[in-house]
Amino acid sequence: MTLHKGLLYSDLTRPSRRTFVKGLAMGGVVAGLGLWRDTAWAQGPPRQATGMLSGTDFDLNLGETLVDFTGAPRIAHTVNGSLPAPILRWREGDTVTLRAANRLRDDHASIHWHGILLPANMDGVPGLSFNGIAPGETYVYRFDVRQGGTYWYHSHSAFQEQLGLYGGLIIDPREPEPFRYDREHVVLLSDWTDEKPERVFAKLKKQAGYYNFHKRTVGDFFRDVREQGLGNTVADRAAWGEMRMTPTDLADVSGYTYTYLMNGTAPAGNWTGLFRPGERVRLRFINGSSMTYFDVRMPGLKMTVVAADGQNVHPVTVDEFRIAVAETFDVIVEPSGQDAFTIFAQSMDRTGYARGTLAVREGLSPPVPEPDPRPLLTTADMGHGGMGRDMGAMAAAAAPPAKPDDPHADHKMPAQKGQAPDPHADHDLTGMEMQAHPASEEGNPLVDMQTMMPAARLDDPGIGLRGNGRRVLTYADLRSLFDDPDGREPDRTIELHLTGHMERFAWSFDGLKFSDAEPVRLTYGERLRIVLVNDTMMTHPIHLHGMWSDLEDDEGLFLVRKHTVDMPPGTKRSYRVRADALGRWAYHCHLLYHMEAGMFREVRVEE
Ligand SMILES: [Cu+2]
Repeated sequence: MTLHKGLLYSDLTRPSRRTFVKGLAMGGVVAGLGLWRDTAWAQGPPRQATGMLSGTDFDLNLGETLVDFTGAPRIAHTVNGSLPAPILRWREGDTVTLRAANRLRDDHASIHWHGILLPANMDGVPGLSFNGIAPGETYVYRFDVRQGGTYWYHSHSAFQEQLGLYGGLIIDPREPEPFRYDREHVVLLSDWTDEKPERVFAKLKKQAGYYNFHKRTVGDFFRDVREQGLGNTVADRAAWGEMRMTPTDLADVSGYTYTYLMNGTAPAGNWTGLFRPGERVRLRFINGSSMTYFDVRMPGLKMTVVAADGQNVHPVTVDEFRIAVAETFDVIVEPSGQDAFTIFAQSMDRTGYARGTLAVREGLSPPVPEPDPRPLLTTADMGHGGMGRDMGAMAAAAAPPAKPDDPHADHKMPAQKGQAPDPHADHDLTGMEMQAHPASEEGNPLVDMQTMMPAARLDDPGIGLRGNGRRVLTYADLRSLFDDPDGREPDRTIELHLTGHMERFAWSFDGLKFSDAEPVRLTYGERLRIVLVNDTMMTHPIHLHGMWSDLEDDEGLFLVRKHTVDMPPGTKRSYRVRADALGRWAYHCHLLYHMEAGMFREVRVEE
């Protein structure tokens, strides 16, 4: 059988709706791909699979496309047959019209414009903004573009985002930009699985650690004993057992199932962006993953961060940054002295990476670093005190010496739910305030842990990045170029806790799943403060639709304007919100399976 583009599968199934994305088959394992190989190689080295559409009028066709990232063809959900979706380029001040035609067979669909200020009925969240787009129907989005910068768009329906429905969004600002560059590339990072996302979710529900094989072993135990002593080791392990988690559980879904993509290209495909020596190159990093945080660096190059979540910041030069799911960072690099530089984006849990190259011509492949050692989450990362100390040493430092048979051993971990912390247990708590928790968390079978001494930790590079010898970006480095755009002190504070139960893969705010919770009600025009407390051991990127999240510093002063605020385990962070957009808005964790499990609230802005 000869394979022509789109022929094999489209003939077998639905002729008009499926096409084969060219050149993607070079990702992952090519063995066993005989049928495809000639076609794939004949296309030449893969390029950015997406085109760019610019202007004010857009036709977006949501359909199915055959893709191949691992040697096994799969059906993706795409926009105009492209994964990622085409980059859209708007201009601040224009009115844009986007006709989203749903050509999926039987799924309702939607497109949400992430981080964009717009009327609620244009926000694209089924059930809140509108009814979704039924198969065969077209929804016309039309709104004024009131901002500039780097953003993205994605489906807000079921698991379509995991299936490929996401793309970059660039808005050219009306005012000249406060930095100079000669050339730019979008670098969209994402995660792809050959498994059906429903199946991934079902597995997580059944066994939360399914994709996490890095359980500690007996050998590790004896090494810990050597390094920490028996008492500390046993106490630390008892604490982990109580918290129903192992020290390597950093991500729910790992490289075991994921292929990490850069602009829709697997690592073997080596997506390449070009530069000429002497140029200043702007890279617009977008994390369009469903579940994956990336740590990004370009060996041999400094990166100057000039914008975060589309909003300009005081330039800060770093070697590396962590990008949470849904965040964007604009950086400027000045490549010189060599012909090619690797863009290396390892997943936070170190189970894989996305990778590409910035080069003077196609076909160059500079060395790719080994992923860093897999970091160990320690009990101290939960907010058990000792913040600011070296977290790598925290397990030993925080855990009390205890005999294995000491019946009180497990009482010494203050985060254990329903137990009063013993102030004399292990370390000096003077000056640290115990965190109070909402009543809805008490006796709640969907809440298995609580943090007792959370802190903002804005200057913490994060798990796996501390003390690595590189200058790593932190939230404390991000300062908007402008003052607090509202200027008013918040009139009131809403505190919400990020909660969960690891084993049940239950995720919520204040222990209440979306389906059981009342909307958060805001009064139109008010300025309020939202305080988030992360009671779980996972990091959650929290996204408020329709309004900005103006992150505060340790003193409660405006720091940086964002649309997605990362909340590592054991942190307590606050931001200001101006409720200047009427209607019903989504407010949720941007980890797709956490959102689906219930970490989602409606925010209702009313007169
Ligand atoms: Cu989450």
